[in-house]
Amino acid sequence: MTISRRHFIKQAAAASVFMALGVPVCKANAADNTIDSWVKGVCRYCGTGCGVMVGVSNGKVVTVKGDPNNHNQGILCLKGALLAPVIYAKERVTKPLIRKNGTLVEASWDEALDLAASKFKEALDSTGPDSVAYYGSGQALTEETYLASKIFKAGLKSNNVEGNPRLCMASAVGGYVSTFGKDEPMGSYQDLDAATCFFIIGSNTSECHPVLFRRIAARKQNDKNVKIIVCDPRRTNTSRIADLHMNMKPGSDLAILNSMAYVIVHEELDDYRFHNKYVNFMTNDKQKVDFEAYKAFLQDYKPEDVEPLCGVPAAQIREAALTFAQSTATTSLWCMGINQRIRGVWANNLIHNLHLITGKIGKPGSTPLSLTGQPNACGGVRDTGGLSHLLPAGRVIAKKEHRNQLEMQWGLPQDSLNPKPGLHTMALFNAMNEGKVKTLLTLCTNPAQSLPNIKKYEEGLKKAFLVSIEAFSDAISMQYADVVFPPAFWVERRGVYGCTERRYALVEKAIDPPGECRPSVNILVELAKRIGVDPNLIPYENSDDVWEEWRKVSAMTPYNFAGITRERLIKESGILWPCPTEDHPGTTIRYVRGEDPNIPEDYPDKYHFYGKPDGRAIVWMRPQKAAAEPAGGEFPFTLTTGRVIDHWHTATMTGKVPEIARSFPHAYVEVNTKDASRMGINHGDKVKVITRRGDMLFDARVGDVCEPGLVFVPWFDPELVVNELTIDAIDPGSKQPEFKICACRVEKA
Ligand SMILES: Nc1nc2c(c(=O)[nH]1)N[C@H]1C(S)=C(S)[C@@H](COP(=O)(O)OP(=O)(O)OC[C@H]3O[C@@H](n4cnc5c(=O)[nH]c(N)nc54)[C@H](O)[C@@H]3O)O[C@H]1N2
Ligand SMILES: Nc1nc2c(c(=O)[nH]1)N[C@H]1C(S)=C(S)[C@@H](COP(=O)(O)OP(=O)(O)OC[C@H]3O[C@@H](n4cnc5c(=O)[nH]c(N)nc54)[C@H](O)[C@@H]3O)O[C@H]1N2
Ligand code: SF4
Ligand SMILES: [Mo]
Repeated sequence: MTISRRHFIKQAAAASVFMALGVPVCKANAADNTIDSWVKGVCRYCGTGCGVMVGVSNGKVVTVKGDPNNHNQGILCLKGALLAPVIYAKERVTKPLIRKNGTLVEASWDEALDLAASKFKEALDSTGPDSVAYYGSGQALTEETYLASKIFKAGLKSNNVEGNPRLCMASAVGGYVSTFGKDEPMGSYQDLDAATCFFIIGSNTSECHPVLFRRIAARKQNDKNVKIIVCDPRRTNTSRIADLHMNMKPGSDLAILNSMAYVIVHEELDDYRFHNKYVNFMTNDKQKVDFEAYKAFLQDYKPEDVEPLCGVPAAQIREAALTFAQSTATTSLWCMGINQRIRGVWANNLIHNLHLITGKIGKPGSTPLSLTGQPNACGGVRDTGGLSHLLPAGRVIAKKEHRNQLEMQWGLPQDSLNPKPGLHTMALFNAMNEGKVKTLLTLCTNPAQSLPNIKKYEEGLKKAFLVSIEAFSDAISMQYADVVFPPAFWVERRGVYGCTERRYALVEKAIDPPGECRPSVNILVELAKRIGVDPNLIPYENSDDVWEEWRKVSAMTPYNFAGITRERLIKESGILWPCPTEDHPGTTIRYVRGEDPNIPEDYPDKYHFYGKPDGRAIVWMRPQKAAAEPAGGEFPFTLTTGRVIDHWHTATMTGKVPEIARSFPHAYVEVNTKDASRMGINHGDKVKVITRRGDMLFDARVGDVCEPGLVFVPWFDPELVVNELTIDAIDPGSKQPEFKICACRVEKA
C-alpha cells in the first residue's frame, strides 16, 4: 500500500504533539503482507539521510517506510514516504537521446556514446584538457563521483571537475578547513539528544531537515530546560518553536556572531583553560595574536552598537550569548542562510569561534554541526574530492606530495597529474560562455534552473556540447543537452550515500531499471573508454568494485573508510567514518582522544585538532561585511530564495507526486503585511518582483513570515525560474554564490 497524503496526515495526527509544533512525521507502516521483499536503502532527498525500507511487489516498488534501525528510527517525512510514484513517472528517460535538427530523438547506446566520445576527443585534441569538464552532484552516489573525478583528473588530465555542492556546501567546507584544517563535522546526531541549547542560524530545519527537526522538538519536549535560539530573517516554522527568535536583517550574521562573542568574553563565560591550550587567535590577514587582541577586535561589536545594523535588540543578543555559553551542552546548526553568502566562509568561522572560546566542542551535546543539503553532499563530492581543487580523501591538487600519493595509488607515472586546479563552478559556466570549455558532462544536476543569474549562462549552455546523464526528460537542462544518457535511478542500482553526520549507508538495488537505463558507473566507464581513457585505470564492472578502491584510497588518511566493507554496509544501517578496521564501530566524536581513531591512545592531551600543524584550531577575527547587492535606491527590498517542505529543488521528482504538486503548484512571493497594505497588495494578487537582472510575476502571500523590506520566493518552480532574478556574486574563498541576498523592487501588477 502506498501512503497517500490523507493516510499520512492521519498518521501524523496520531503524533499530535508534533503536529502542534508543525513537525510532520510518518511512522513506519505495519508490514504489509502483499510485499514480496523489503530492501534497505536511504531516502533519495535531503542530507538528513533517513534510512528507508523499500517494499517490492512483483518487481515494482509499491511503498517506502522508515528503517527502524537507522538514526531516524523508522520515521520519514512526506517526501521520503512518497518516493515510490517518482520511479514510475512517465517523464523518465528510458532510452539514450541525441539532438538532431534541434530535437532530442531516441538513439542506440552505441550511437549516443560514440557521438559524446567524439565531441570530447574533438575538444581534447583541438584545445586540450582544459576545454572539457564534468559537473556533478551531491545526489550522485559516492562511487559515481569518485569515478567521474578519476576519469577526468587521471584519465583526461582535466581538473575541471565540479558539482552542485559548490552552490551548497562550499562555504561550510571552507569554514571547517580554515578553522580545523580538515573538512566535515566533528559531531553527530547523538549530540541532538544531549544538547541543552540549540543555536539554529540560517537553517529552516523544520522544512529542510524535517526528521532532524522532529528529534530536536522531541528533545525540547522531554526536557523543559532545553532552549532553542533561532537566528533567521524570516519567521519560519523552525522559529516558531524557539525560545528566542532573533529576527535579524539579512546579511548581518557576522556582526551578530561577533557580538555574541563580545558578550561571552565580557561576561567571563569563555573557557580560558580550553582556548589557552587548544586554540590560536588569528587576524583576517593570518597574523597570530593573543586573546587580548581578539578581545580588542570584538570591541566594535558591543550589542548596543550592532543593534541598528542587524535589527536585533541588544538584549536579545545578550540573551542568546548567555544561553549559548551557560547551557551545559550547546549544538549549533546552520545551512544555506550562512553558506550562500559572499562571506559564507567567514560566517562559518564565526560559528566555530563561539564553540572554541567556550570549549563547547567534542563533548556530548556540544558541537558545531553544519547541516548538509543533499543526500550525499557530505559523502561523495567532499570526501572523494569531486571539486576542481581537490583530490580524494582531503588531498588537494595544489600539493605535489598529494598528487604523488594519488599517482602511486592510481598506478600513474610520477608528476603526471595536472598540477593546476580546475575552474570552480561559476568560472566554468563563464568559460562556457566564452567558448573556452567546449564539452561538458553533467550527472544528476539541473544547472539550467539551479545556477544563479541563469540568463547570463544560457549562451554557454547553448554553445557547449552538453552531455547529460539525467533521469527525467522535463528537467530544464534537457533543452540544452546534445546527448542524454538514461540512468538507473535511486534503488535501481546499488551504492553509497553519506549524510550530515558522516554516516555512510548503502542504497541497495531493489528493482531493475526500466527500458535501456544503465547504472551511471557503467555509463561513465563506457564513455571514458570510448574517449580513450586507459581501461586499466577504470577496471570496474559495478559500484562494488569502485567502493573497494575507494576504501583503499582513503585508508592511511584521516578519512579512513577501510573498515566500511560492502558486507558491513549490507548488514548495518550506516556507519560513521573514520572507521579504520572491520571491527571498529565508527566514530561519533572527532578530535577527542579515545573517540577519534586518528588520535593515538597515548596522546598526552584530550583534544587534538590534527588538521592543523600544531594541533590547535583557529579563532578567526572576521569583520562584518555587507552583501554584494544590499537593498537601497531603486531596489529597496531584499529578495531571498529557498525551499518549501514538500518540494525538492527543481521539482523534477516531487513535481511528479500528485499530493505534493497539488499543495505547492507554483512559486509565490511572501510579502509582509505592512508592506502589502502600503502598496495595496492583497493575498493572492499578482506581484512583480524586479531585480537588476530581470522581473517576474508571482502570486502574493501576505503575512508575517518576512519582516517589512524582505520578500521570499521558493525556487522549485520550473515555470517561474526565480534564478533569472538572483545575483551570481560569489564568496572569494569558497566561490559559493550569494543566493540568499539580492536587491529588488516589488510592484503590484
Ligand atoms: N524540503 C526540502 N528540503 C531540502 C531541500 C529541498 O529542496 N526541499 N534541499 C536540501 C538542500 S540541497 C539544502 S542545501 C538544504 C537547505 O536548507 P536550508 O538552508 O534550511 O533552506 P533554505 O530555505 O535554502 O534557507 C534557509 C534559511 O535561510 C534564511 N536566510 C536568508 N537570508 C539569511 C541571512 O542573511 N542570515 C540568516 N541567518 N539566515 C538567512 C532563510 O530565511 C531560510 O529560512 O535543504 C535540504 N533539504
Ligand atoms: N535560487 C536558489 N537557487 C539555488 C539554491 C537556493 O537556495 N536558491 N540552492 C542551491 C543548492 S543548495 C543546490 S544543492 C542546488 C541544487 O541544484 P540541482 O542539483 O541542479 O537541482 P536538482 O533538482 O536536485 O537536480 C537534480 C537533477 O538530477 C536528476 N536526477 C534525479 N535522480 C537522478 C539519478 O539517479 N541520476 C541522474 N543522472 N539524474 C537524476 C533530476 O531529475 C534533476 O534534474 O541548487 C542551488 N540553487
Ligand atoms: S527528512 Fe530528508 S531524508 Fe528524511 S525522509 Fe524527509 S526528505 Fe528524506
Ligand atoms: Mo544544497
